[in-house]
Amino acid sequence: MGSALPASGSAPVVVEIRAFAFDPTEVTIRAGETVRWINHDFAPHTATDDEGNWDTEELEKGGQATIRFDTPGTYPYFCAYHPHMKGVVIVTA
Ligand SMILES: [Cu+2]
Repeated sequence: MGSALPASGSAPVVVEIRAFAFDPTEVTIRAGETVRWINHDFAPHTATDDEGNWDTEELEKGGQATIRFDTPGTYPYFCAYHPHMKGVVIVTA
């Protein structure tokens, strides 16, 4: 499950959103680390957990959001506006 609180520790792993895709599509972090999504498209995007447990909410061009993952697991996500946009966050112990 994710948390919207920024981490106090290591720097976030960055996922860039460009041309209606997440880059990289898959990231692996350790529990307690963070992922930051940055939107470079003119279109708004989100990173929304498949299970609905976390959501960046709408990111305008240049917008970013950082989510901390405290629980190990595999977290597939998509863009709420463009459901063909998919990615996954893998959280290891
Ligand atoms: Cu989108």
